[in-house]
Amino acid sequence: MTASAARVVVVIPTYNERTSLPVTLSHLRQRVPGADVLVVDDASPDGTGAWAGAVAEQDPQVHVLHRAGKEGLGPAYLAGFAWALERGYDVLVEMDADGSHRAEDLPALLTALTSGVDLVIGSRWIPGGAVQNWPAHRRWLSRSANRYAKAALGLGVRDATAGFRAYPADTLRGLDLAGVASQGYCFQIDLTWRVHRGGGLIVEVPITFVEREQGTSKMDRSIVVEALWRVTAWGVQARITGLRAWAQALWRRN
Ligand SMILES: Nc1nc2c(ncn2[C@@H]2O[C@H](COP(=O)(O)OP(=O)(O)OP(=O)(O)O)[C@@H](O)[C@H]2O)c(=O)[nH]1
Ligand SMILES: [Mg+2]
Repeated sequence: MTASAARVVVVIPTYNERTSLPVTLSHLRQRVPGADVLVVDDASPDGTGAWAGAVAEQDPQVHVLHRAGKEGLGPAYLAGFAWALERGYDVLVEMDADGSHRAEDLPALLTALTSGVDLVIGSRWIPGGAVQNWPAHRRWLSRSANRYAKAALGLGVRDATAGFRAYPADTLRGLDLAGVASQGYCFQIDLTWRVHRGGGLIVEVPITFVEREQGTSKMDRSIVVEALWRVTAWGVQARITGLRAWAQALWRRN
């Protein structure tokens, strides 16, 4: 299947993005008109879901999944993936509503999704990648989270926390999505780790990440703490599994 023949859906989770979503959606529809869009809204009090619902009534390529309440990024994406897989999309894209992910970078992600590639990550931390308007402490936090994930999990990926990515549907069908419990941005590391453990091919392409200009970040201390403890637990578990396999092989040899 050629990239142009693939049915692409861009999944955008939203919570209180009434000011950002219209701009993101309009850029997306202009730059990548062939892609459908699914907004996954967790009953945003600011009316984001209602606004997206009105757009969906006018534009058959825009869809909205209205959820009952705020449950975090991970559950919103899982609901969006289930919706898209049921409808037979070939490629599922993750994208933030807040303007941090630029629609003009999406064609490069889709082009990199050639046959045999299991995940394309839009990366801030490879040559050509960039971050605009982030204060020093946010750069430090992102770099540190990625260094830690690499050290704990042995991921050969520079930006495992990145939320602008493209999956072939088959990659997601092959993962145990029901077993994903991550709620915050740790969800991104979780899925990267699952693709990596399954022997999947992960490709990074450079993107420019732009700090949001509207609305407020949903990032908080609990999201950082969740990422820290989950990544640590996965790393310890992987080492125990490795040691066990090594001991069994030694036992068999003797
Ligand atoms: N449906 C849903 N969307 C969410 C939830 N939390 C965050 N989002 C959306 O997920 C995307 C990323 O959230 P941000 O607030 O930008 O969080 P972030 O990108 O990790 O943090 P910043 O770097 O500070 O922007 C945005 O489109 C949010 O509206 C949630 O609980 N439910
Ligand atoms: Mg953001």
